[in-house]
Amino acid sequence: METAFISLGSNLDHPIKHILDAFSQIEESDKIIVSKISSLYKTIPVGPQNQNDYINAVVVIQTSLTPINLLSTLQGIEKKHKRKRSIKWGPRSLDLDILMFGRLILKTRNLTIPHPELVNREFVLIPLLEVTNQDFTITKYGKISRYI
Ligand code: PH2
Ligand code: MG
Ligand code: MG
Repeated sequence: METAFISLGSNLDHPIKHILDAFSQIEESDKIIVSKISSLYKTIPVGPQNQNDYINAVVVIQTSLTPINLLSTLQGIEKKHKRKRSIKWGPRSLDLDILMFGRLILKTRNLTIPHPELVNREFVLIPLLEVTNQDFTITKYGKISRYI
């Protein structure tokens, strides 16, 4: 079993419903156990501004899937939400991204781990801080801390 971190985002139709349904659908895989779920965060869009605010969250899972199989499981869930691949950083019904997978560093055509935008995105870092410990290390990048 490996610990992995998944980010969820939605800004179409009923974003909260997309995110809550996705939590259950991730848990439905018999090779995934969801061990922690962050709060839901309402966030302003990064990228094109003429789109709705997003709901974002992060979940921590334990999985016996390989990273590639985890990716296809998540893409299968996105499909159930009628996710269309359209404009870069544009509106979406459900986006599920693998942020980290154990200590793995991977770069292939379809999958880069840790997620290449992870450290640039507050809508990911803030929920990630909520589900991790103080001074959590993001593989390849370093520690993140709360400023209190
Ligand atoms: N996802 C994007 C582009 N911009 N902005 C916010 N606030 N949240 C997102 O999840 C998001 C975004 C494409 O993945
Ligand atoms: Mg994304
Ligand atoms: Mg994505």
